[in-house]
Parts: sequence; C-alpha cells; structure tokens
Amino acid sequence: MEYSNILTEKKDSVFVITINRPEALNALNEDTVGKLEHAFDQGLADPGVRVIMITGQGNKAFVAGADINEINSLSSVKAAQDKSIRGIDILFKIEQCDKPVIMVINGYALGGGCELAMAGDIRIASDNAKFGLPEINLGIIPGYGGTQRLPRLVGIGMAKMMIFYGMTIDAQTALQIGLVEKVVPAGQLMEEAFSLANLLAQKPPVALAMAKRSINEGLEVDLKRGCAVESSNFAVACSTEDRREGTRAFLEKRKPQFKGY
Ligand code: CO8
Repeated sequence: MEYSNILTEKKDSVFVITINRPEALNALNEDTVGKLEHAFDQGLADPGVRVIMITGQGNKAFVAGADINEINSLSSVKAAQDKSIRGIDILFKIEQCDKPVIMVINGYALGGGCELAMAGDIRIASDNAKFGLPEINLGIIPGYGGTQRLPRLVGIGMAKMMIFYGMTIDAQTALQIGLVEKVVPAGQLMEEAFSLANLLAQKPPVALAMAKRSINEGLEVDLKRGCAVESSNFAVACSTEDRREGTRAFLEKRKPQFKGY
C-alpha cells in the first residue's frame, strides 16, 4: 500500500520504507507514525523480505523529530503519555522483530528521528547527517526511548551531555561515540546501504534472527541468563536445514546456498 507520507519499495529481498514529509524535514506527526507502523508490518509479513531499510526523503533530513506542532497542542498529561507510549511500542516492534533493520540516515536525525534510528540494528549515515536529542530546548525530554537507548549505545556520560545540553553532533562524532556504525559520502549512501542489506539478505535468516534476539534479550538480563538465552537460540539455529548446509559447504570447500529454513 502507498501513502503520501510513507513510501515503500521492494528491491529483491530488501524492503525500503521512506518517510516522505520533506516540507517538514520528515517530522513524525501522528498520521506518519501510524503509516510507518503499517508499512513496517507489511515488510515483516512478506516472507520474501529479508532486510528492512528505513530512510528519509530528500538530502536534508532523515527525521527532524516528532512533529512539534502536535507537541505544542498536547491537551493533557494523558495525551502526552499516550503519544509517547504509542511511539515507544512501534520502536520496540522495530527493535525486536526477527528481520534485520538498517537505518539509512540521510541528514538530520533529531529527537524522535534519532530515537527511531537507535531502534534499528545497524545505522549507516551520510557525512552530512546530524544527530541529537534536543528536546530539552523545547521544555521536554525524549519520549520515544531516547533516555534509555542512547546511554546503552554511547555510555551514560555522553548520553547525559547530549540530552542535558540538547547538543547536535555531526556524523563523524556519531561514528566515534558508537551512535552509528558507518559514515559514507552523501552521494554514495543508498548504494552503500544496499550493499550492506544485500550481504545480510544472503545470510541464513533463522540464524540472523537468533543472533538478534540473543543480543537484544541478553542485554536486558545478567550475563549468566544472557548466556542461557544464547544457548536456547543456538539450539534453534542448529535445528535448521541452513545449519546442515552451512557446515556441509564448509567441509566441501564451497559457498553455502542457504534456503531460509
Ligand atoms: N516538527 C515540525 N516541523 C518541523 C520540525 C519538527 N520536528 N523540524 C522542522 N520542521 C519544519 C520547520 O518548521 C520548517 O517548516 P516551515 O518551512 O513551514 O517553516 C521546515 O520544517 C524546515 O525547517 P527549518 O526552516 O527549521 O530548516 P533549517 O534548515 O533552518 O533548520 C533544523 C533545520 C535545525 C533541523 C530545524 O528545523 C530544527 O531545529 N527542527 C526541530 C528539531 C527538534 O527539536 N526535534 C525534536 C522534536 S521533539 C521530539 O522529537 C520528541 C520525540 C518524543 C515525542 C514523544 C511524544 C510526542
């Protein structure tokens, strides 16, 4: 399904979702959030989709945050909390799904945009991208999980610096502190993102899903329980035909042909 503010495209086994409100620097209003979830569900449900990419339209912004007009007109404490919980739930869906999600950050990733980016598995950014959680300057705090995911990614001190001061940092700094995994020239962003996605699409999907679950779930518990989570997921990966194929291919000194089960 196509919407004006969310575009989707399937290229082989990669599903690309583009947030398309360039006139508002792709800010997430309620309508866009709902359609983003719908598009994401579409990618998840399609068995031919191995990797999901999320990006922003144009060359200026990934997402410049939640829509400030809507935050300005929030009418009650409950409305604010509901709005925050709705966004948080969608970002959990993105973070916890079994398919790898690559965030392709083509410009400003501020506030809710930075929070969206942090819910992905891998972040690749153009060299003109800028990151920050500037909510403090609006008299609020991050509300889509930013106070939780930023310190997990970059450490407590840097997260407090960025959130307390509402700092904006450039792509190279984001790379240095671990907020993104790769920075490329703006003109090469999509090409590089597809090359990352296509490599992932060739990996055995059950093993990928088990690796993703193990890392995500393991980070929420102590080391011993995390290793138990890994062990169960290891067993699931071992039950696949792809395990037989991967190990056989190694022994036969050839490239594996993974089937996806
Ligand atoms: N919301 C609504 N409109 C926006 C937003 C936004 N977040 N960001 C930009 N726009 C609009 C501008 O109002 C402007 O519209 P118009 O042309 O009609 O005046 C248009 O986009 C272009 O923006 P600028 O003219 O400001 O472009 P500049 O190049 O001068 O500046 C910036 C670019 C620096 C990115 C600037 O637009 C900016 O600072 N934007 C706001 C960034 C921000 O504060 N983001 C955080 C928002 S709050 C948030 O995300 C909370 C998340 C959790 C919410 C939980 C529940 C709601």
